Amino acid sequence: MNLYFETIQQGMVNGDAEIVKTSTELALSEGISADMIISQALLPKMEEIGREFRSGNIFIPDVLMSSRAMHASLYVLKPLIIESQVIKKKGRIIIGTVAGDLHDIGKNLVSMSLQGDGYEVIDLGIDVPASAFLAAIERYKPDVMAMSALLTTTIGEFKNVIKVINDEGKREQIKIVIGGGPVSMDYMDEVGADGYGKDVFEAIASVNQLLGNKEGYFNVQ
Ligand code: B12
Repeated sequence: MNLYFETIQQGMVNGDAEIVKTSTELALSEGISADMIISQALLPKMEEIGREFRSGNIFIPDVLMSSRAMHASLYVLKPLIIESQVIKKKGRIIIGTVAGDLHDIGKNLVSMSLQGDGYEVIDLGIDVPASAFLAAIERYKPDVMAMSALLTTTIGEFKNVIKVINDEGKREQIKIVIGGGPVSMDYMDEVGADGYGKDVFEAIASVNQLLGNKEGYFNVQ
């Protein structure tokens, strides 16, 4: 593997944002593209870190440190990603954590990964009421609305948001994707969403599939 990629990935594991940022800058100065850095260094390592977290080998503070280090690289890459034509081609997504819910680590990972896969993502933040999702649909005219919820007490909010959007006659304009700890494929059907993802990879695959985008780093088709 490319030496810079190894250093970036080791920096992510160690939570060393400075090393990750510097190595990203060096890789770019050597002519390595932002797409390559994201697809071959950042996202595969984040996937591995997610697996380690799920199997209990590492813990939340470790994930947060790695995520912060990854952000240092994305900070350098973002202007290049935004300039890229790919974004215009793949589509626009609004994302937020539903009302009453303050969990945003997973939502942020999904948001970054979708950006890395070539989508323009507008992040509405946490504790987002149905009215704010609706306003964002009117303002940004997205292709996809993505909602996150981590609590059994807040996943009911998906249904509420979808009802408001339906009542306002906007449902046909967008695809709706949901995710978060207690969410499942069955729950997606129950609330009337179009897509679901249990992690960043399924999130990307789901959006790609719904929009008919066959390309993308993580298209599992
Ligand atoms: C960190 C954390 C917190 C932090 C949140 C910090 C932050 N900035 O997010 C703090 C301390 C604030 C917190 C608070 C609370 N928490 Co909390 N928290 C967690 C914890 C430990 C980790 C969650 C996390 O970030 N996981 C890592 C990320 C990467 O995973 P993820 O969120 O699941 O996201 C992935 C997928 O779900 C998916 N995904 C996520 N969103 C989306 C969206 C889309 C569109 C798609 C397709 C996919 C997708 O992709 C992501 C990446 O792979 C979990 C336990 C756990 N193991 O999950 C409890 C947990 C979620 N919390 C819990 C509880 C009860 C609470 C509190 C009520 C505690 C309290 N009594 O105050 C409060 C509620 C605050 C509120 N109103 O939201 C419970 C929920 C139980 C339940 N089923 O309802 C859990 C499960 C802990 C437990 N076992 O009891 N919490």
